[in-house]
Amino acid sequence: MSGQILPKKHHPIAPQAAPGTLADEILKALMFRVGKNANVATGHDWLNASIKVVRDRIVTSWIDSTERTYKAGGKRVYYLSLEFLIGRLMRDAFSNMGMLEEVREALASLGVDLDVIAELEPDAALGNGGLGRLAACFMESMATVDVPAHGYGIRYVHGLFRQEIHDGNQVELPETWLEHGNPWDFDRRERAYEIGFGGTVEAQTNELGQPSGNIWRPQERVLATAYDTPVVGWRGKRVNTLRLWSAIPIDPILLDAFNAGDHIGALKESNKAEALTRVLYPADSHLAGQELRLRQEYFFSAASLQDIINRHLGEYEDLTSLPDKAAIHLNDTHPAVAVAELMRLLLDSHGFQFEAAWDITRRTFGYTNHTLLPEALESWPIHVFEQLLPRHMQIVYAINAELLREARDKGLDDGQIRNISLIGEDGERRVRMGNLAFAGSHSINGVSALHTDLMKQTVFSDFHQLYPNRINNKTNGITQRRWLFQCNPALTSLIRETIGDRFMDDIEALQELDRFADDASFREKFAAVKRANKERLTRVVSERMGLNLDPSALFDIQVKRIHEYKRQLLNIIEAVALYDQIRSHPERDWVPRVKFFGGKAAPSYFNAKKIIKLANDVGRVINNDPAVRGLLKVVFIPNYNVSLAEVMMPAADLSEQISTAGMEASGTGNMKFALNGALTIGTLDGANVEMKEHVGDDNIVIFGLTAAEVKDARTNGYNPREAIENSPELSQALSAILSGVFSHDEPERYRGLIGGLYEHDTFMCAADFDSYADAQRRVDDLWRDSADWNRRAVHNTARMGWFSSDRTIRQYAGEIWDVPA
Ligand code: 26V
Repeated sequence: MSGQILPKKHHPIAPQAAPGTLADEILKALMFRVGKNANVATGHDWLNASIKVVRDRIVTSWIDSTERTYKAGGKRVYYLSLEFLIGRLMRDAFSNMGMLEEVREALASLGVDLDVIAELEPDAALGNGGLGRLAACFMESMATVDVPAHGYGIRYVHGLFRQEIHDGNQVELPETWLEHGNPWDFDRRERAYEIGFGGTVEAQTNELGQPSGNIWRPQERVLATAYDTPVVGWRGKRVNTLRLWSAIPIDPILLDAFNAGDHIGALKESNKAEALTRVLYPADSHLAGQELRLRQEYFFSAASLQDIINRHLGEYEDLTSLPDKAAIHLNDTHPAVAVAELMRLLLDSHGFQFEAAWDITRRTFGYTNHTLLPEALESWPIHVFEQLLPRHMQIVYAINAELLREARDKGLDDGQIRNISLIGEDGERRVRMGNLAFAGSHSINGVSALHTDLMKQTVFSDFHQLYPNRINNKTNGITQRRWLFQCNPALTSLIRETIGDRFMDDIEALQELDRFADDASFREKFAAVKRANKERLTRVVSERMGLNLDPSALFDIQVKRIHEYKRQLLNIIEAVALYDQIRSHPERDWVPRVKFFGGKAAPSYFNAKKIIKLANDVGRVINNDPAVRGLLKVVFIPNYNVSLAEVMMPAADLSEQISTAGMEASGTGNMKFALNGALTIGTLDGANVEMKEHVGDDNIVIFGLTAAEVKDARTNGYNPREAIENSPELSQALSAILSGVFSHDEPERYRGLIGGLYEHDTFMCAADFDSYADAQRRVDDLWRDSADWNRRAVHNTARMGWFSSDRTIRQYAGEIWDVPA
């Protein structure tokens, strides 16, 4: 990062500040809260002190927000999510408090550069990808649009692994975001709840000997303790709470063992409890039935419900009014066990009858589905579920009996009954968490119009017939505070100079920029901002990878988790085909391009790791081939995370959103790129469909099969070999990879990955290849007319306001949660 260095350790005179100024406050915080003076303070100390000063003001607004909700007796939203991919918080919080520039100046007067210390803040990666980042954007938008909300999740000691690339291969290293402590959170030791696992269920009888409920006697117990992070909305009007649970033992030391001299054995409980919240599962599809994951799901769901009920009973007589005062939202099925847990609490601890409990439960929960991939639909083997949660197993059976009875009454046939059952009977019997979440919620939503339609037609078609009004759509959004104002300050300033500040409070006003697309002098300024952002990315690549790039080339970026359905492979194969063309036709007028890739593969996902290796292999060969004359570069940037996204989104000319149609539920990276003025090359998948409607057909490049065509091709026996043979370019590219052009050291390396395409091509790479390559040449043509390209880029920025998460949250508030916003 550019800018001034921190004060030298042996600064001759400690910096001074006039009493009462912000600089003085920072010095005091350094002294009394960090315990250092300016002479010896490290970058982290300055960061810590600055955060503490702003945090004090946040707390004032936080307490005020909490009291306001309490006095109004308003309904609260509880967003349950195993992932909150929040990234760095400093800029976000300072800027929403309207203090960013003030703090920058105060620090500068003390000889400290805010941009330098900002880089020291860890990137909190408590999530895998889209689902976790969406939860973070939602938290910020809920505070902004004044929805009283609590996010509930887990305070993982280790977030998503850090990725290094060694010899082209992904290497996973532990992530240690808490290394220097966390200056943002408040340790709430007093907020501790007992969470049980295993054990037995005792049937109770009353004095007449009649059955009177069941009592669960867990075999193991741990404590859940809360850590609270304040979440500041825009202009600091509301501050909500992100409450993350940490597991600690009830008896930290086993005294018998300790007294017997077994000091290590005495810590057994402690180690076991702490293992529960130690690490985030790094897979975003498929789970080999790990019990620890189910423990995490139950642990945080149960702690959150106790907390919610505790708060409710502090204000109201009983739980009958829970649905009027609390909207509990399930972010995917990960917290779905909360449905059974709330039922258990209502039945076993609060004396409700089944029917009343079920009514309260369903009116309280809402559920968002984030994927249709069959392997990502969670289910647990009955024996695992029953052993860990015996009482919940009984409750699941009871709910199922009720559900299936209702379905039969409404005339569903046996096949349909099998589909909606909470218990899957094909092979090993399993508890289906999606069905549990659906049955237990009054609203089930998809995350884009297409995804919601497909949900109705596929996974939940029988549920949809049974409950036709429950499925609804809420197209995803992103927070413009982080994904425009903070990550692209130059563009934000340009927009303010051009249309004024109204868009900063009402993002739809960004549309006013649309007419400037035809203004040549505005377009030039817009292009200059893009250029500067590309230079910034170029510096990062040069610092991190020692690779020099030309910022005047077309920057083509695909960053996201590595997944076969997202088709990074299609992009790499196209790069190989282009490479071949450039070599065969050196006389043609090739558009200089840099293809960037970034993203993490789940550690156990073999093909995804191979794709990373291939991107690196292809990059090494192409980037070093003098015949290419620098016209094409392929770059895999290691360790893609939120902070890197903040540098990449503003620097893109072209955004790659090329999933097999019907498979990407929404995408949100697509929105971040377009808001920052990139054109999209994409399939008609997820939210791309709606982006096309908003930015206009001329300002997006669409290619490939539609979801319906993909389905038809699959049912009518698609033959990939034929598709490959019919495309000389594709055949050539695949042969090159297969023959070891990019893997001299191991010519057979891609036999499985590429050879497999001829046989199955599950993700339709061959079917879409020609259409994709044509679309890329259309992109080249558009790029050659830079005025025209910039016009389209401006239209993208101007028309993306609708994709704000403020809009999304207002829709959730009005149509699902029934809270004002
Ligand atoms: C699923 C699983 C399955 C078990 C193993 C652990 C695990 C972890 C995460 C997930 C969730 C995968 C679903 C997901 O991330 N969906 C993404 O959600 C985004 C926000 O709605 C959306 O934009 C993306 O299109 C969608 O892929």
